[in-house]
Amino acid sequence: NSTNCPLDTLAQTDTLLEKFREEVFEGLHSKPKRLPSKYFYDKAGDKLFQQIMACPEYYLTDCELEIFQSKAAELAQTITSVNGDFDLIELGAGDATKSQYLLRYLSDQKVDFSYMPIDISGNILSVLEKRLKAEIKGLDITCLEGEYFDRLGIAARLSPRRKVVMLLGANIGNMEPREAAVFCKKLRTHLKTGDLVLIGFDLKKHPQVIWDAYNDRAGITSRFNLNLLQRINRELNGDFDLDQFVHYQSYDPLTGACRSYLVSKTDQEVLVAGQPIDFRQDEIISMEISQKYDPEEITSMAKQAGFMPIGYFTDSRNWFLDTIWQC
Ligand code: AVJ
Repeated sequence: NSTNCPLDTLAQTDTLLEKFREEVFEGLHSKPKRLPSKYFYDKAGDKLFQQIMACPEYYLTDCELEIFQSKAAELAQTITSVNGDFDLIELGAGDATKSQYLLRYLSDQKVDFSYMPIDISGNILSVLEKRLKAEIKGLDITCLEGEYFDRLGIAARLSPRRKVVMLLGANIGNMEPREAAVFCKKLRTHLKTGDLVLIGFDLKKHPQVIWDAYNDRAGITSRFNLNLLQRINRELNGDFDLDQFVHYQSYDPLTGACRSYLVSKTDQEVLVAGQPIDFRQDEIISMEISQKYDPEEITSMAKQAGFMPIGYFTDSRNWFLDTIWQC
């Protein structure tokens, strides 16, 4: 069947833009200033993130790719250990770099499932759909553009089958640990007994390795951050001068918080949608958290949210963990 994006209408585009505007102003009027990292992923941001994934310093993708390449059979076995056809829903699917290995394996094994990628970037979803349809014969795919829980509700209305919800790529790391715990609890309320989740976490490791991954020598992470200012300029009629901000990264091995900031080089006034925003020299905008976890912290988060961990899958360096939880 063909493209299935029933809500990808002009009206939705309007609401998404309005929400973007509200969240940008809320962040820029906060103290300290912040911007939501989920908005990194416009067309240019998608491209930059793909370049980040190809950076020698950015180990996360390689690790999770290794897990999906070398352990697809084990992952599939755990997923099909619960009976019945299922919908494989991927939150923040991106270009499905990792999940495609699982999709291909399940497809080769003639397992009956449909794939429902959810992403905030409609751009990446159309790329994804085209590629997967060409590469995996007979794959039943329904793309859902928007935010996780909105689209998850729609996915549930589209089909009554059991759900396997994937959240890969350490996307959960973009939440503060407390938000992540709330997120897991909320996710649990959207699911039924027997449903599964498969979540990828980046693990704590040598602090230098982590810091380097977000300070690539080619400067792509810096451009990735600055691109959000550009997006604000374009979509919200802003006048950020990208040369007047510089990227700064921190990693705290005590808490596992890896954070990126943009720092204002000077005192300056920026206009966004006609509204002036003042920056002092050296004032920061908090851009993104990429939280790192211990396996113990992950297990306790699962249990507190009402899940039972039934599988742990790591790469050969033990840098990354994909874990399967049952409701
Ligand atoms: C896609 C959220 C997992 O936090 O590691 C990469 C995004 N930011 N480099 C991450 C990102 C800077 C990435 N995630």
